[in-house]
Amino acid sequence: VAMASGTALIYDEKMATHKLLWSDPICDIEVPERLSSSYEQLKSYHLVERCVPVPAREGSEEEILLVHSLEHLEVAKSTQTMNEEELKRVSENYDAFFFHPSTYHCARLAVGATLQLVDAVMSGEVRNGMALVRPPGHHSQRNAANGFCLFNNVAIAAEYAKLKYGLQRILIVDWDVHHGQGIQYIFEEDPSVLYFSWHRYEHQEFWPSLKESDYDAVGLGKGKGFNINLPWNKVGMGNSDYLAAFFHVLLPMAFEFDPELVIVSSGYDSGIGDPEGQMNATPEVFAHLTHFLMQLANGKLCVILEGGYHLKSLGESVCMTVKTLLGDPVPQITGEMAPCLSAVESIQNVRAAHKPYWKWLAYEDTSFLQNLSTKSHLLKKANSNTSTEHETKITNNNNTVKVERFLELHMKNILFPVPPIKTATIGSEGSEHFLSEHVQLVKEMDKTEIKSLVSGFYADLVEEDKILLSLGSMLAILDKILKKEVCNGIAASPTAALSAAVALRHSVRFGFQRVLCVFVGDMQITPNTEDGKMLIINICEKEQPGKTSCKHCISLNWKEDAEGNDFFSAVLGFILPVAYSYQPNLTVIAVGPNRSLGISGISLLVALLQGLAESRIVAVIEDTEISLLQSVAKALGGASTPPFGIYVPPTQEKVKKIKALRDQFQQEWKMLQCSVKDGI
Ligand code: Q9C
Ligand code: ZN
Repeated sequence: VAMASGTALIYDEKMATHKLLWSDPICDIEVPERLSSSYEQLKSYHLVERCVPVPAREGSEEEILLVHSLEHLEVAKSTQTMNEEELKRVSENYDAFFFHPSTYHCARLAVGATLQLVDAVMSGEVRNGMALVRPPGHHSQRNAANGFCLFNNVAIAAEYAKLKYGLQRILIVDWDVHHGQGIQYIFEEDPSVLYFSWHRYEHQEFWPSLKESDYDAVGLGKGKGFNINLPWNKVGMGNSDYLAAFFHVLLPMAFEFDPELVIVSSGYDSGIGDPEGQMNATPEVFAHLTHFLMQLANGKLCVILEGGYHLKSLGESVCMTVKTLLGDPVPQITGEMAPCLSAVESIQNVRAAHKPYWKWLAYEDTSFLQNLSTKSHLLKKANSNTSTEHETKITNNNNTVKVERFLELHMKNILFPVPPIKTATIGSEGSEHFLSEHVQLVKEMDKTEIKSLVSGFYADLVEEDKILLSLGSMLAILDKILKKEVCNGIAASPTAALSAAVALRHSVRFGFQRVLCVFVGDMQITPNTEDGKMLIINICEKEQPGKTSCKHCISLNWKEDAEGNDFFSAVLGFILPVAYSYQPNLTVIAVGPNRSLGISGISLLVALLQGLAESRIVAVIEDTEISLLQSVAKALGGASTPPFGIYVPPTQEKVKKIKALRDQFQQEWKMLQCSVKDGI
């Protein structure tokens, strides 16, 4: 079966006719321009023309009734013919909602647009997509409009997908800055829908100020464990806090859950400049979040607009999302990579609350949390003097114009030309299986060139022809990546360790300040990493005698289980946090002899490490491993990670190992922090 390709974009300007007709300082941020200016922004980056246009349609009454009461539908329907005074009166029955004569029609289009996207993705017409809709949906409830939302677009989509496609596991990720309490209520008792939401909470002071938005609301009855709330108790959360939440909370749960479809309640009020959210995350963080979610459900990802009230920030973030859905390289994340104390505390709390329900958390040490009812308001007092938070970040910049200027400059540094060719390879045995329009064949580097290159740092090598020639394909490919002619590349090599060492040295000489190397298997040569310009993580089966890990040369002893799928915990709990803390300019992935990981584990690594170094990766694989070469080439080309089969949790011993490594390195690599007890 051919892999689904293409990204759907759904937009209908009719949804911009819903607007506030009277003055209301609470609702006046939800403006039609949110939709039109996001679409204009997409056009200006030439993203619209790269997407598959899918028309919106009206959701049917039957579809709306999947989630809402008949009464709610009838009230909404009745507003179509009302005058302004009547509209205002009905609107006052709800917390933060306004009706316009076109609201009902727009809300039905918003539902229908969402379902059209689900159909396009589920039928395989496209791989993924985004729907730009208004009014948004995640606050609306069975019998009530709420928080600018009339019908719960995403909740209806999940019910629809269950019914029409017989899905048994759907993941909803709500990265809007508000709690989608509507979605929580609808699926609270439903184990087939895993709902994750982070939200500004401030110990219940922030709207909607519900007790049930806290981390201890884990679901009810059969749905226990399938509702994940991550409350932010401070404003100013930024890129590193969001990434830490993904590494240490959402992603491990999502991989264990193994969804068949992922739907994003995609509010961008969690982005910088938003007057509601007061957070600091910059647009490129949404590229990373999107990239992670693309690794689930075989890539079936539907992104549905919710909030987002700073027009420029919203537009840039929407563009980052769509660019990533299209498979473009992921831009480098900016800012200091360290989650703040308050974020780590929230992460720790939600992990502890979910420990009974998730295998990967089973052996986590949460004994220090004597009593989970030690609730937020108590912690708040304890932490009221912690004032070192966010001081390096742009804090409380609620000056819209200032943020606009910042974003303009910022995005100039972020958006980079996309190489038309993604992957470079040498035309060798097996490569015919992954040749496509995204692949460029490269000629091996010749002996004289190689000689002059390596003589600068490995002079003794120059004497040995055979060794020298074994570097030819790697160097030719690396050269293309360094010159930015391609984004990544794959080289077969009879001497993976040597090739990796030369790749590292050469890139540093080329001028790269930080090169990450993840080496799987026995690494016979270890370059000197003292200057900090290289970071090596060696995944190998046995402890190397006499070899101790240090900040820039870490040995991770890991042998994948027989089923070959307990590697997530190491990737998410250790490798990615270290890699994101380091912020490399290039990643080298090498597989040498005696690899202790299976093909799926290595492919996962390749897929996830593409979030780093603007997706620049050179993969070096021992030349005997044709099927591995093919899988890695696929992952580099952007194919989603192959399914992993039945989830096998890591053994207690392995959990302890990861924990010990986290303890050892979290002062140096701060994205490892996920508990306040350990050494902060
Ligand atoms: N004092 C979305 O982002 N604020 N909705 C109400 C009442 C309402 C946000 C404040 C914010 C609704 C989709
Ligand atoms: Zn919101």
